[in-house]
Amino acid sequence: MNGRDLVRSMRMVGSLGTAQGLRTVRAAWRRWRADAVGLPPRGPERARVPGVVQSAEPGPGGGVLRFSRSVLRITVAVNGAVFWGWDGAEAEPSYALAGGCPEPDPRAVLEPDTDGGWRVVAERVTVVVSRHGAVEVLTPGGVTLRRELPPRWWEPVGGGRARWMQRSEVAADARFFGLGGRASGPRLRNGTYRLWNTDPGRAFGAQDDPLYLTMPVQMVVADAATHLVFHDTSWDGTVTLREGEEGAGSGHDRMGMSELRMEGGPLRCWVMVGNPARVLLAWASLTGGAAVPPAWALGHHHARWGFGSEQEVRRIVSGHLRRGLPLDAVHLDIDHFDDHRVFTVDQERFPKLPQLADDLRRDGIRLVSIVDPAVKPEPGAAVYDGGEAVDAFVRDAGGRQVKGVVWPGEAVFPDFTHARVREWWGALYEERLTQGFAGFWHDMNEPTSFTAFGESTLPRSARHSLEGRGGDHREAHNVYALCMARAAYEALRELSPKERPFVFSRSGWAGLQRYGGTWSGDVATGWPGLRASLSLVLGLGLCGVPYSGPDIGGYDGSPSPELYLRWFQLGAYLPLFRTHAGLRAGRREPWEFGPDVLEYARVALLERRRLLPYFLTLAHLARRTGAPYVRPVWWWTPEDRALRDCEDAFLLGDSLLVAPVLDPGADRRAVQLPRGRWYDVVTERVYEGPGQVLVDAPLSRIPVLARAGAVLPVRGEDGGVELEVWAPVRGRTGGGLVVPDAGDGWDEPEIERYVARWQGRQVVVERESEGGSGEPDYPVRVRGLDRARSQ
Ligand code: MIG
Repeated sequence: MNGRDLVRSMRMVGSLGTAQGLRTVRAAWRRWRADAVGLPPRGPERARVPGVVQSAEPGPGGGVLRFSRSVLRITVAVNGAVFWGWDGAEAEPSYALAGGCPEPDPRAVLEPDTDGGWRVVAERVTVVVSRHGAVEVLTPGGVTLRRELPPRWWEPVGGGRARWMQRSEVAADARFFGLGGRASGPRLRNGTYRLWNTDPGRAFGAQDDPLYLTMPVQMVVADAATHLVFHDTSWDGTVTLREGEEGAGSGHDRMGMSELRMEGGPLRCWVMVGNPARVLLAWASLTGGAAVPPAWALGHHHARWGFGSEQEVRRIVSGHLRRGLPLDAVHLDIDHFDDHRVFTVDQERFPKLPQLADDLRRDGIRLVSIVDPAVKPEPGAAVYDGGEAVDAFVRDAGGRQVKGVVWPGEAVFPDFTHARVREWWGALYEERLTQGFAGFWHDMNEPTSFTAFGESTLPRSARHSLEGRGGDHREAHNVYALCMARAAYEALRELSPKERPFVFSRSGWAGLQRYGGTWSGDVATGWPGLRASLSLVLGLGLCGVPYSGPDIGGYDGSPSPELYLRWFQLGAYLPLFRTHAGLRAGRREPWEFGPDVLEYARVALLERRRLLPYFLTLAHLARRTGAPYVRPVWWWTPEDRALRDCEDAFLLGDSLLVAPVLDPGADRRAVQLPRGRWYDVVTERVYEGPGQVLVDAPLSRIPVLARAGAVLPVRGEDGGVELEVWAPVRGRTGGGLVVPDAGDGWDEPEIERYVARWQGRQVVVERESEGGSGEPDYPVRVRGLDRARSQ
């Protein structure tokens, strides 16, 4: 907020003339006052561009180019990723990088280019820098994927932090994805997207932007190649995208355009080039493999704000068990806290929480606790006093604790950007473990504060440690939740060393996957919300955060039975499979929607349980390869333009294609197929791709297709693993990967590889290993045989 914004909101009142306009101004005023003290006005600014290149110094993996008004550092790393930083920016420190900056690739060399420019040639990418500082990323074959024009800075005349702008061109056929969780995607259409984690303050729809989890990560998919670009800066910013257009016939192509504007921070970025799988592998090697959730967290979770008591939790649980509805976790929301205070329990309504947890665990059900960052500032209360003792809470420029308003009322906020604070906070999870909780659900960590400062977060002038470098909320805001997740994850590893932690967080940033997953937040109940919830999962996966899922049925209101069911059926194929809703929303248990919905929800639940070994395999593969469980249909064929524009279906791993029903009244739907043969997993009917086919989608199920040749692990009738094999096309082979369940600890099971092939009129499956191939240790069930034999 600055004077200009204030004037703008004054004008808004003029034009609106409403009470809402007045509230906007009042809120704007409060926030402006808070920040006016801490953030001196910028005064006159001067624009700057790099100027002309003066000299070059080759170094490991690239080198340094000196321009008349800036310095550019370029390094190609051993994982094939390219780093460059303007004004000499280095890759570290960074909140995104997992293990620091990877080693430079010694084979990449800086050499003179034509016209006084320079280039770095590496195995998988070439980077050309023009004399004026345009940076072009090309495939090894010389096709331009991205051209970043010389950046522009605006800095106060007297010196100080620069704002900057970076405009880039991409191919005319390119499509943009990513930027964290976006409701209107997964394909990001023309418009401006803000990089500022935001609680919209109400259930959101497809048009709401930004949401809780943003990040400056773009995946750009074009005919020539896919690339991922990450501008490693946590400051507030915007990205304006405009898709290109191909000139039909005699017309000229118009390039796609991306313009990034940042309020501060280093101008530095990473680019990875290849196919989607390669690009995300490099991204995971940079920002860390995704935490593998314990197996139970890949099952069915049920939550609600307002269970209100132990009896109600027991009632809901037995309601599931009695009806044969698999349930693996129950989440307790803020209503189980004592007066909404984090790390406390309402002893009247939850008098024997550890007992409840034990009883549930006997039925294989875990308890998950919500954790909010805001702490009620009450001297004498253990959590507050403990925080005070380590000076944990965010202060303003004058040294006073910054106070906001959250669920417990007035509240202060831990500064998770300080190692000491993370350690103190992490230790608090011991209380939760003693209560019997097995997993953690981080909420309100954008961070959100309701009313105190106009915009629903901390004032921008609030001070943060930023690992000792010092800075304010403008820089710390977007990494606040990331650092909170780190605090929880690292502490849980110590507190409960034999179990993999389960943490998922509403907000986050690049690298969140190292600590856990996320969920789609308060998605509005309605068909557009259903679609938005898929967009979020797909987009986040392409940014490296593979574990997420929606509030099934939507967060507010009451879905129709049909909408609830379709959401449930989609959720059953997403990594986080959770029914949840807000305090005033209607019920979300499957039996609340009539006998048909109950029956079909049971089918979805049992199928999810059957697929558990497959989900566990996908979780391990996500960690090791960066490939999300839920992938766009163009994953293996990004050059297929029809697939690139398909947003209503997804691949679940390599074997399955899921085509959820996203519209009311549908009993069949069109599915855009990647190439190859596909079987409907229920009818075993065969469809041939590529191309569009019409598939049955009765209320009882959503279409799920298996790729011919797929080998996937499923849970057999006896509870053991068996291999489900879908007959390859005649004369072809198939295969699949299996990561066996090695418990919820840290054992690293070996990836098993299976090959399926025809032998006469039979399909046989063999395990491939270094010593050769052999019989699988699991029972094998071949499906689609009759169909395949008759083709
Ligand atoms: O301001 O804890 O997104 O899942 O049920 C609302 C109560 C706070 C927002 C979360 C939602 C949760 C709710 N929380």
